[in-house]
Amino acid sequence: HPDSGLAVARTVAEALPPDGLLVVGASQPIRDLDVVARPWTVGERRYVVANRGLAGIDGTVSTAVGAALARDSSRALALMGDLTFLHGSNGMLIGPDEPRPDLTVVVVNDDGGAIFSTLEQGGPEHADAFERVFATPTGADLGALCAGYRVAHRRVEPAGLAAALALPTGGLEVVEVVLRRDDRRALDAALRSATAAALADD
Ligand SMILES: Cc1ncc(C[n+]2csc(CCOP(=O)(O)OP(=O)(O)O)c2C)c(N)n1
Ligand SMILES: [Mg+2]
Repeated sequence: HPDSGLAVARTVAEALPPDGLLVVGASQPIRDLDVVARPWTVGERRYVVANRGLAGIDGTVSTAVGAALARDSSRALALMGDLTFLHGSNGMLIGPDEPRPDLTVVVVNDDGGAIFSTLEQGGPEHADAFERVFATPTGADLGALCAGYRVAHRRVEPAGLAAALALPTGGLEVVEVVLRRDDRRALDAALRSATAAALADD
């Protein structure tokens, strides 16, 4: 599924070099990364962090900025959904005399909370209320938002993500990958049945 959050997560994992840092947002990105990240070479060091416990989708941009500043790394990446990014976008506001991280924030923009379509409320019987009550799309213009913060922003297709990540602008930058969301429930179901079939074969 080349145009899915799974593919984006794999591309990000593959772009993380030895001694790299990756901050992963809640919701679908961390689940996708968990499913698709290939094991890295034993002995190489990579540091993958996520907020758990009370932390939800809030503060993830700040977590990534703080981690990138605090930890010596060969490359700092973050991966998060659009609502997570919007919730924490003030974390991009860094005063002129403050240190700025070298950090690439990859935003999976599917305009709303994809995770909810994989849950009970994503079922066809709740379709009439789903978008407004659960998915909460915003239509926000992330490029304009980044421009307001004077943060570099690129918008790429999933197929162009690897090339974009190979050429970081330096400093704080946002790489937005636009995806559809209406296929997420079916994708999740397909993944479950493929997994069940693979396990049954064993
Ligand atoms: C502070 C906070 N508010 C609300 C939630 C509930 N919540 C969990 S996932 C989610 C949607 C996240 O959407 P997005 O970041 O776009 O990720 P996606 O599911 O689309 O991959 C919300 C609102 C939360 N975890 N934390
Ligand atoms: Mg989303």
